[in-house]
Amino acid sequence: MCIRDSANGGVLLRVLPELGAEDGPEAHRVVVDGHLVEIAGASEAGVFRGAQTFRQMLGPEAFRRAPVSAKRAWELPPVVVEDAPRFAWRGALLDVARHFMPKGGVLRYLDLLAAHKLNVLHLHLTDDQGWRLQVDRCPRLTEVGAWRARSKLGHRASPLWDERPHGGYYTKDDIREIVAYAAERHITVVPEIDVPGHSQAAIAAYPELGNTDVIDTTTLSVWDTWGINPNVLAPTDTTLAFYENVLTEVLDLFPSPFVHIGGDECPKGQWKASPAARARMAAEGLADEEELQSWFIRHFDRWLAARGRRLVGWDEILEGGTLGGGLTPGLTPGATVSSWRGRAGGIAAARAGHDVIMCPEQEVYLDHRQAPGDDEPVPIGWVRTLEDVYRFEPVPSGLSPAEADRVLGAQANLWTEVMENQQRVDYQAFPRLAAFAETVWSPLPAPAERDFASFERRMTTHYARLDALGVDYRPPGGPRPWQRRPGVLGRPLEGAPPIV
Ligand code: TNX
Repeated sequence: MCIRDSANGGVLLRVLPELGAEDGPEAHRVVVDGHLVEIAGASEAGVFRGAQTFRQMLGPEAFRRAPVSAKRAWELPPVVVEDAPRFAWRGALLDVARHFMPKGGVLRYLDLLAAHKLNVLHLHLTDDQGWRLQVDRCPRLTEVGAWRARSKLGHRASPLWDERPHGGYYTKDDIREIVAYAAERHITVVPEIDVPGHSQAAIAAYPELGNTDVIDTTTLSVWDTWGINPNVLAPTDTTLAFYENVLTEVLDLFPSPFVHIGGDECPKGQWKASPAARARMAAEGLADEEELQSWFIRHFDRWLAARGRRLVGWDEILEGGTLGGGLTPGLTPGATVSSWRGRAGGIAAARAGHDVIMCPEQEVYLDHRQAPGDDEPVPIGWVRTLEDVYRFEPVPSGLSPAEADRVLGAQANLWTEVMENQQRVDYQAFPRLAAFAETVWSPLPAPAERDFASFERRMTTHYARLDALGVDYRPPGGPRPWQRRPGVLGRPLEGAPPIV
């Protein structure tokens, strides 16, 4: 394809599969030569990434949604750029369950990911605090599960409440639009339906999903505070059939080969107390509640595999007894692990022959504070500065080359307990997501040898691009006055465990 203006030259877009022989489908080459520009990619995705490279060359103005000068002459020196990503999975997680992000905000985030050559949007669609996806067979999931009466303001230990009701959900057409918009930008949207923990919104909508022989689940409402919730799904046929119905609709909407089923932070107290759960364990020959959890995960792993999809789960999916012979209890070979509690889960999964996405909370959880001190808005977690993120290395040391190949890539996660709107998400995400994008795209040297000073110099230009894109990033000198949240309790730094 050629976009040509006879007076000013033209831009030639080409798919050249041979460019990807060694470097994969996103490899591209951008050639600027006088009035002619050629953007060649190993695939359409490669051409798209090359176009982003070209946009960077043009300068900040090219990141606005419309030209600001009527007759803009773009001047570029002759140059050839050949590039390809280090990792195939360059992701960001958006938690739209704790705080709903309306559709327009998600589309905008897809633009921001595309500008940073990220290619996976992991949408965390369900949690205790809200269910965000329309499901035709189960209308109460959104009629009831998408709304909560009020929200904890700040960390769960904060005494403050935001007394405004909160909620929202995506209709099926919203999701189709999001998925199509992402596809135009060569971004895969990976849906997450979190089970068997993090499910109180679903139980509030359908009390039969909970452990009805332990608590009166009809009294539960969508959760209004944060933390790990004891109210988990009951391991019953009713629950399995219910979630098969949900996932059937999820598969219709999301073409992603990967479907995330959560699996994290499922307290076992109710299962221990539940005669029904114990009967299930006896019937299935399961030794304890940990094995019951892996039985649950295994069910959906096989269910997804039978439909040609791959399960992704948080690293808890590695736990749960010896049924499969050791660490990984009977997961299908395609099952993939999001390593979030540090690197250990990723290492164990890679050694057991599973693919891995590295997203250790100590390093790339962007809800965590980006500087010490009281100025950061609602600071939680570890201090992870821009430099820390720039020095993030996705492949854990100690893996053999074959094991290291199991690391599909990495993901930065934006959990939104303390990020109630788009500005707050922007503040936590940027500029750190720019550093993350470089660590997953470029073959950087070992963390200690990375040239952060050079990155910071390039950030000067990049801040101008972020301004043009309308991003409410954290300025290098600290938050602007209106970006602070004086009086809203975060989590004191004292007592935070060391980063390992
Ligand atoms: C842990 S990451 C969680 C999330 C929280 C996050 C806050 C994971 C699998 N579970 O539910 O939002 O920490 O940083």
